[in-house]
Amino acid sequence: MKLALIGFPGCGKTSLFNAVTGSNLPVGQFSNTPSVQMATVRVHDPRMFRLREWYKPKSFVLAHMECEDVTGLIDGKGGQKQVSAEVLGGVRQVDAIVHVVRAFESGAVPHVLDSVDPRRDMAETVNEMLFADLAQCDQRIRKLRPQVVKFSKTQEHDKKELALLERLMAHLEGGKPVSSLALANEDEKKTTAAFQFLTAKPIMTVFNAGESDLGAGGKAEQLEKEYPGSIALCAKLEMELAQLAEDERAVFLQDLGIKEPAAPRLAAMVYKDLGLISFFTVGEDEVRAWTLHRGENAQQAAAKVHTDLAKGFVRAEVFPYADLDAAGGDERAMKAKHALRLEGREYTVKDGEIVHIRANTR
Ligand SMILES: Nc1nc2c(ncn2[C@@H]2O[C@H](COP(=O)(O)OP(=O)(O)OP(=O)(O)O)[C@@H](O)[C@H]2O)c(=O)[nH]1
Ligand SMILES: [Mg+2]
Repeated sequence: MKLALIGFPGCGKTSLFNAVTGSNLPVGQFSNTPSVQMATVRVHDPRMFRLREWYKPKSFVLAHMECEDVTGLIDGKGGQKQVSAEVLGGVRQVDAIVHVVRAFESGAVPHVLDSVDPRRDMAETVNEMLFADLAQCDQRIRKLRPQVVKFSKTQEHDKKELALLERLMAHLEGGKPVSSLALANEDEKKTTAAFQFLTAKPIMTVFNAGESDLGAGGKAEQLEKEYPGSIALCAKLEMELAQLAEDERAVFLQDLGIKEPAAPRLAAMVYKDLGLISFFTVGEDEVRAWTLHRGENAQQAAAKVHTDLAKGFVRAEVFPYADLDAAGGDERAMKAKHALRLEGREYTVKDGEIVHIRANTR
């Protein structure tokens, strides 16, 4: 699971990146040289910390997402906008895009378009991405057109690809993202997926609001209401918060009226948008959280843990976290109360289930 933070220069991407990954990259650089930094966002699921108390494992591993801090997607130098191919190449590999949108007012931080206007910036960024996809589509069409008229082994395939891309081109020119193009079959899906188009990816929004925009009824709350599914926070404060020791953090949070820090909010947004769930494996050796897509089955869950477990899959022992919690974390007491559930490979794993895979691994 890989995310990219994109957005206008100076919108607060690196501040947010530092906040959610605990990194310490310099902010306020306004660097127009393309670069991509990567770090990990740990998913601080409160259930995991209870499991750690109960099992006291030797090893404790939270679920995580890779996060990229991307500079220069939109380069406002000299009023011209340029999309850096190098940077876009990196963004094409990610599973989802997080668009950081500036909402904070600050005389000290200039905006490349001279004013703070979240709605305009959102539209501009989507346009940049549409434009990048269009250029990629166009380039391939130009290559295919002369190719399909000559006989070759791939002629039929090329013709189909060209027809698909021409349809896609018209779609993009109409200002619509790749994700909304109706694809006729698996073949078309595969062909489109291979291009890793930007507008085919899930795009989520984080509004970066100012320090004074956070309270009840403030700009942050208004933006979240206006754009359901988005989150609004103050990246500058969140970054400072992330750099404090844990005990100081709680006091600071309360003082600022922040209910939940940026990392868990970002993780919750991504899990919801992408339809992800967590399942847990527990024991004295290790307590670990794993990420699945909602609807994936026990064998797919086994594959996350180890390919051998998926291959030799026999049964999955499954119980919900809630049952264990109700028994105060005492697995034996819980098992005395509930019949042991053994599920087959097709069983759909639910969020918060504790799964023990029985497999033949010889
Ligand atoms: N007042 C205020 N300043 C902020 C906020 N968030 C970021 N800044 C400031 O804005 C400047 C740019 O922040 P960065 O996090 O470096 O922004 P960026 O998007 O990474 O910028 P580039 O990588 O240069 O595109 C820094 O000086 C930050 O301190 C905020 O919420 N309020
Ligand atoms: Mg930056």
